[in-house]
Amino acid sequence: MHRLRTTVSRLRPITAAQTVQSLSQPRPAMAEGALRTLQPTRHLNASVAAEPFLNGTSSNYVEEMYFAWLENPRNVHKSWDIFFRNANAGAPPGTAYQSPPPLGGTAQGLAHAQALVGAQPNVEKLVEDHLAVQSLIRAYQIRGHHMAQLDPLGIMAADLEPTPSDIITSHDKLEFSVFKERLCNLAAGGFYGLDESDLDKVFRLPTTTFIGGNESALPLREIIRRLEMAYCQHIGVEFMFINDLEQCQWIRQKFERPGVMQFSLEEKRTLLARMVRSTRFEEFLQRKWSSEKRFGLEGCESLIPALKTIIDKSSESGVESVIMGMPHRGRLNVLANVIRKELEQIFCQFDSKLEAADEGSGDVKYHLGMYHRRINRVTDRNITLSLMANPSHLEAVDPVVQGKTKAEQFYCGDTEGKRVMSILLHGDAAFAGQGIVYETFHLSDLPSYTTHGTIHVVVNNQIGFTTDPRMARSSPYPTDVARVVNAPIFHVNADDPEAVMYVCNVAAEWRNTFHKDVVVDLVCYRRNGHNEMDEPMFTQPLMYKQIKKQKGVLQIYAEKLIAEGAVTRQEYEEEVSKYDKICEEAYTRSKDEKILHIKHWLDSPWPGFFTLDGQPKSMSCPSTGLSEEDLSHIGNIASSVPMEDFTIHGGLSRILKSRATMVSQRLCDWALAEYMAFGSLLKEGIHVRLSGQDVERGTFSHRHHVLHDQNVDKRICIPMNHISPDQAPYTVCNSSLSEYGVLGFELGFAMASPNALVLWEAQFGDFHNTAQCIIDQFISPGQAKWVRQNGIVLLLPHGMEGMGPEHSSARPERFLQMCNDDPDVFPVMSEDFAMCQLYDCNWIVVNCSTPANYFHVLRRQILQPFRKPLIVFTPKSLLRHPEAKSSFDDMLPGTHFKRIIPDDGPASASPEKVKRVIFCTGKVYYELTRERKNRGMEDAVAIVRIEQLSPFPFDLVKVETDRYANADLVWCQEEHKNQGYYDYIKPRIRTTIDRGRPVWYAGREPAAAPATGNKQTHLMELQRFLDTAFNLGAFSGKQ
Ligand SMILES: Cc1ncc(C[n+]2csc(CCOP(=O)(O)OP(=O)(O)O)c2C)c(N)n1
Ligand SMILES: [Mg+2]
Repeated sequence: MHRLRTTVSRLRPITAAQTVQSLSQPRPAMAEGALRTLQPTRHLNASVAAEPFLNGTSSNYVEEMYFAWLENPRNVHKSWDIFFRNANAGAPPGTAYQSPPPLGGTAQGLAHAQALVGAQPNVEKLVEDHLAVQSLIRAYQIRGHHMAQLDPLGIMAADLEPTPSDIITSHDKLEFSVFKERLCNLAAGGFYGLDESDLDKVFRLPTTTFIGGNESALPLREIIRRLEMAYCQHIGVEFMFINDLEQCQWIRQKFERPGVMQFSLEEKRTLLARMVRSTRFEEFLQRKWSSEKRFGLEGCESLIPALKTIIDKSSESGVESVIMGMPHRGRLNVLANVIRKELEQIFCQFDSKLEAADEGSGDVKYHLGMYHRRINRVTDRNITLSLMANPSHLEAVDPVVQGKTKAEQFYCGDTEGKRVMSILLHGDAAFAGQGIVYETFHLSDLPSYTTHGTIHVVVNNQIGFTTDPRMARSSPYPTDVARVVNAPIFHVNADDPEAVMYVCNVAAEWRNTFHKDVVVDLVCYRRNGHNEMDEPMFTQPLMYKQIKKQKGVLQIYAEKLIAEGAVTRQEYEEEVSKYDKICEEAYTRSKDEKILHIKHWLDSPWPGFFTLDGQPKSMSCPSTGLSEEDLSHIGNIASSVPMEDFTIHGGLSRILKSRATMVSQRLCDWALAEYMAFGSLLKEGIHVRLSGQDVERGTFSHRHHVLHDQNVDKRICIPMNHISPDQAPYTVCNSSLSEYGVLGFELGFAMASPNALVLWEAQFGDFHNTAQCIIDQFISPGQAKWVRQNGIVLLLPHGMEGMGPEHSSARPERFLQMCNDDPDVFPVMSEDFAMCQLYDCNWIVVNCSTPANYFHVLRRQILQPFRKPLIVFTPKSLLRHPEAKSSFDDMLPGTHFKRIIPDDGPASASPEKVKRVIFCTGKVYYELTRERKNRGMEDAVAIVRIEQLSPFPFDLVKVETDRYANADLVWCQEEHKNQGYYDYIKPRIRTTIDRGRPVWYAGREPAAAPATGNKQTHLMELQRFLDTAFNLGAFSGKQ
C-alpha cells in the first residue's frame, strides 16, 4: 500500500494555473517525460455510463474517502465501504458500487478510484491510450497549422502537405461523421490504437498543454475539440521547433487556454474603424488616380490593424520608438494610417506637375520614408514612428532598419530593447527568396547587432508579381527562414481581423517578454494585379476567378459585427462616410500645394546638426591635427594593457612594445594612425563603431583593438575605452560572415546620428561586391534620392601583392564610376572650393599612401560640417612597410588631410628639368620611388600622389601640371588597364590641362581577372609597367 500512496500523491492534478505560474522558473528537461511515467495509474476501464456518480472534480474527495477507508472502513459511509471492497476484489466497471453517494459525476472519478485500489486489469492498454492521447496533443501542437484554415481563398495548395496523418480532425470543423471516419481510419491503421469508444473516456492532460483550462482531465472528444479550436481555425501556430521549453509553454498557453480569443466591444469597434480606414484609403486612391501605380493593399487590408495592434501593445509595455521597414505593397496606406502622415502630402505625390523644392533626384512615392512623433491614442503615451526610405530592391532595407534601431537603442542606453524596436514587413516571395532575410536573421542574437527582437509581418498574398509560390520557393511556407533563429511563426487568415489582432497582440507580448524575433504571416490575397495596371488573369486565371468572387474583408467583418449587434449598420456607414470626408478634404487641400518637399519625407532627421533650412552650419573644416600631448597619450594607451592582472600573448607584447618604441620616436604606422584617429574622436565625445569580419584583431593581425587574457576565458580588454574618463564609448565588433547584412546594418547605424564615426571593414576589398546592393542603392545615391546624409566609412583592403585574382582588388573602378563629378568640366574655383566639392559629391573616395593621411581623412569625416560616405582603399603590405610611417609632425595642430601629395624631392626643386610627371595613388607609389631611386632618375621624374580620387582635386592637380609644364604626363597604376583608376583619372587630368597634353598609361594590360594567380607573372608584370613608367622614350611617336 505504501507504493500506492506515493503514486497517489504524485498523481494529484497539476492545475493549469499552477503550471502557468511556474512558467517563469526554468523547468527540468525531463518534466514532460517524467509525467508520462505516471500516466499508467490513471486507469480508465469503465465507461461513464457505468459509474455515473464519479467525476474528475471529485477525485480529491475519492482519495480522501479511500484513505479514510483504508484506516478504518467505518470511517466512511456504508456505500463507500461497499464500493471499495468490491473494487478491491476486482469488480468489473459498473458493478463496484451499489448505492450512489450524492456526488454527481463522470468516469474520471471511477478511473481514479480504481487506480487507487490497484485494479489494473489492462495496464498496458491504459499506458498506450494515455501515450496515444499525449502524442495526439503533441501532433496538434506540431502540425495543427497544416489543418488550420489559413487561406481566405481556400486554394492554398502550394504551401502545405496534405492532411497530416497523425491528426484527428475534420476539414469541415467537427462534423462528427467525418471526424469519426478519420478517427476510425487512424485506429484501423493502428496509429494511435484509439477507437470510437475512447472518445468519451477521460484522459489526464499533460503539463505541456493548457487546453484544460482549470480542468486537469478531459474526455478525448473534448480534447480533440479544444485542440482544433486552438490550432486548426484561422490561426496556424508554428513553434514546436523552438528549443526552449519555457518559450514553448508560453506560446501553448497563449493559444490553448480556452476562451483566449475574446474581445471587448470597444476593441471590436476600434478594429472595425481601422479596417474602414485601411479599405477606404485604397478605394479613395483608386477613385482619384485610377491609372496610377500605388501597389495597393486590397486583399490584405487587415495589415493596418495588425500593425496598429503591434504598436499599441508595444507602447503599452514601454516602447517609445518604432522603426519600420517595408516594401511597396500597402506602403502608402501604412504612411497614411499607421504613421499618420498628412494625407494631403501623400496625395501631392500623385501630382507630377509639382515642382520639387529640394535638390537631388527624389524618388517615387512608394519608396520614400517618414518620421513622425505623436501620441498613441490607445495608450496616451508619446511614440515616434519612422518608416525607412528604401529602394526597389526587396528586403535590402532589413539590415538597415536593424542598424538604425540598434543605434537608437545605443544612444538612449536601451540595452534590452525596451524603448526602441523594429518592425519589418515582407512580401511572401521576397521573404523566401532574398538571402538578405536570412543574413539579417543571423544578426538578431549577436551581442553587437541584436535589436532585442524584431516583429516581422509578412503580407503573404500567395503570389510574387506573376509567380506562384510553387515556382518561387522550395519550402512549404514563405516564412520557414525564420525557423533558424527559433522565431515562432503565427500564420493567420487575414480575412479574420480578430484572429489577426490576436496574433499581433501575442507577437508584441512575445517580443516584450523574450526579446526575440517573431513572425506574423498574414495569409491573404492580392485583389488586383501586381500593380493597378497589371492584368492578373493572364497568368493566374483560376486564382483570380476566385478572387473576383471574394467578399472584401471589411464587408465580412462589418457584417459579422452587425450580426452580433456590436455595431449598427448606421454606425458602420457613418464611420465610412466620416473617413471618406477626411480624404476628400485632404484632397482639396492638396490641390493648393505648389511645391513638393522631399524633406518632408525624411526618415532620420538630425536635430541641431544643420541650420533651420537644412544647410551646413559652416563651409569650413578645422585642422584635423592633434596636440603632441594627445598623440603621445593615445599612443601610450595603444601600447599598453590598461587592466590589472591581465596576461596577453607574448607575440602581442612584442607588437605593443614596438608601438611604444614608435611613440617614443614620434612615429605612426597604419594601425597606430588609426588608433590616433579613433582615440581622439572618442575623447572628443564622438562614438566610434568599427564592424566587420575579424576587425577586432584585424585580418592582417595589425590592429589588436581587443586583447584577450591568456589565462581567463572570455576576459578581454579594449584599451581604446581607457583613453579618458569622459570619452564616448568605442565599439569594435567581429561581425557575422555577411557583407550585405553587416554593411546594411552599419549604414543604418550611421543614419541615426551624425556624431559618430561608423566604419565597416571588408575582410578583403573584393568581398564588398556581395553587399553591392547596399552600395548601389543606398550609399552612392542615398542623399540624392532621400535627402538624407550619411557618413559611413568603408575600409576596403586593396592592392596587388601577388596573392592571386581574389583578394587583390577592391574594384576601385566601380566606386569611381559612380562618382557624380563631371570629368569634362573644369570646375569654377573659389576660396572654399575643396569644401564645396565635398559638399556636392555623392561620396568621397580615397587611397591614402601615408598613415598620417589616413588619420586625417578619418578625423575629417567628423570635423567637416556635413556627412558623406567615405570609401577608403586600405593597404595590406603597407601595414608593415618600413617607409609607410608618418611623423607626429604630420599630425600636429594645423595639419590636415592632403588631397594630393606633390613630389618634394629633387624633381620639385627644379621642375623645369623634369621630363615626366607620374601621377599615381596608393601603394604603387612605394614601388615607383624605389624604381626611380634605383635608376637614379630623381631629377627627371616627379611622382605625384593623388590621395583623394573623388571628388577629383582639379585645383591641386592643375598646380602640378602647371609646375611641370614641359614634362609628359603619365598615369601609373598596378591594376589592369580596364580596372583601377585609369578611366576615371585620365579624362579629369585632360580637362585640367585643357587637353593640351596626352596622359599616358603605365600599368598592367587589360584583363578579365583582377590579378594573375602566378607570383612570377605578377612580378614580371610589375617590372614591365615600371619599365614603361621610367622609360622616357616609351611614348614618343605615339598619339
Ligand atoms: C531584389 C528584387 N528583385 C526583383 C524585384 C522585382 N519585383 C518587384 S515586386 C516583385 C514581386 C514581389 O513579390 P512579393 O514579395 O510576394 O510581394 P507582393 O508584390 O506580392 O506584395 C518582384 C519580383 C525587386 N523589386 N527586388
Ligand atoms: Mg506576394
